[in-house]
Amino acid sequence: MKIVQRLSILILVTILNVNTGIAQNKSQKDKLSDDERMAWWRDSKFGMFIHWGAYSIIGGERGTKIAGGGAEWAMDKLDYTIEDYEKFPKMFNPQLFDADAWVTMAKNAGMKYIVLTSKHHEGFALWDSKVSKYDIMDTAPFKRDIVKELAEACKKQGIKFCLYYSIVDWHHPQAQGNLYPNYNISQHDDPSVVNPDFPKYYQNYMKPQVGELLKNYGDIGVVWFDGDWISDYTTEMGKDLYKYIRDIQPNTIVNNRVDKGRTGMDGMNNKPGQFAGDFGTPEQEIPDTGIDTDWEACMTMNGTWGYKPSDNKWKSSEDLIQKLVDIVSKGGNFLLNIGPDGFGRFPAESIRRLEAMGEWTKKNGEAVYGASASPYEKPSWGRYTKKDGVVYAHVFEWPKDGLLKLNKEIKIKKATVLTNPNTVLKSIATSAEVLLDIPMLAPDATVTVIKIELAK
Ligand code: FHN
Repeated sequence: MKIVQRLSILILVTILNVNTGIAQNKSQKDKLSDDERMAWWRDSKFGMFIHWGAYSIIGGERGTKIAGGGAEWAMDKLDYTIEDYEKFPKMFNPQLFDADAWVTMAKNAGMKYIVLTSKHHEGFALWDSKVSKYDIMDTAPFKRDIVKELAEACKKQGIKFCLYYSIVDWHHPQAQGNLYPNYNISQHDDPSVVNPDFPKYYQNYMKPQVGELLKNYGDIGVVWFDGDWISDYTTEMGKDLYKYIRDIQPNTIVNNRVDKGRTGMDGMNNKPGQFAGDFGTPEQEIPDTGIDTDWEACMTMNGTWGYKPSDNKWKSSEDLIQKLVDIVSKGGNFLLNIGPDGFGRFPAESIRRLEAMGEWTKKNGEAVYGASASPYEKPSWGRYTKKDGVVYAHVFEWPKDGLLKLNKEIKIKKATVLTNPNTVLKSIATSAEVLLDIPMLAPDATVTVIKIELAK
């Protein structure tokens, strides 16, 4: 090879190295402290979980059989072979999908971030993956990059874009794809069922897919892993994956299901520091008391994550609003799920609840966003949240005698109904308690918030 050619290659390689170095330095230069990195998430308090995939066509039903639990488990619960199941991604064509409309509904509900299932256990990817053709661009007739469209809509409307990724993969032969009919035998029934190929799936498929999501879709607020429970997935993989993500986007937040620190469904890190992950993930439940690590309770509006028309066990809007307050009063975030149908529509019952929550958060958001956990014992009538010298009393059960009994540690400078700041409420303090003279009728039947500016 001529010297000139060698020199040109040398110069090219040097330029590439310098650029990579600058890129690395740039991203590392932008690296925030953990508290700075978590700040937006801690202040947000309320996010939207979206479980959407080919299972959204199935709706949890196969002939007369209805899948128990979440309809996103249709492939496993309704005994589909891989070949049978593949017909659903091949017909996935949600022409009513409108990313801007979805983001607007989340925003109007008072939600500050969205977590989309980029790939659930079924293995079907909702983005243009170069690692696999089992994706929205190569297998489905839809041929639009859903992750891209939702990321752009979130950016446009100022909502943090976050992605769920399933470690479990019932389609991939080196993951659980060869376990038909029970794709999760290693999960529940027989941990001795070891899949020797799983490390290959992790290294050559799962990690590169996560890399695509981190490199090609702008800022990813949170990577929300799931499927951590399978015995083939190890803490070494979890720690490796956490570092890999932070090396690409240093300020991305990662949940505790990236590693093996989750204990059962309580979702909390049983040994903080021993396992990777930035927050605990209690699921379908709210811890009884506040917990001293970051945590987010994820919950469905009815009984399923994925769309399931037969499931009419809807939580009331009032219950969901009170759950939001309960969670925030204990220092957590609320990740509330929507399961769009196979056309790309939010269920009407979900939209009704989002609108009701939006009406409440619009009026009372000051007592939620950026608020911290209550330092007081939980009162019988509701919850407290706290912010900068102010305590917010969230009254679920409005007293019938017109007197609200506050915790005696509360020293009042001024108290008003949050939505009626011009009417100062009178208070009576005794050695045992503090009583607030409140209107006979609750201004808000679901949760009335009383703003209490504390005396120094
Ligand atoms: O198996 C999944 C389930 O389908 C759903 O995605 C929930 C949401 O957190 N996570 C797993 C069950 O713990």
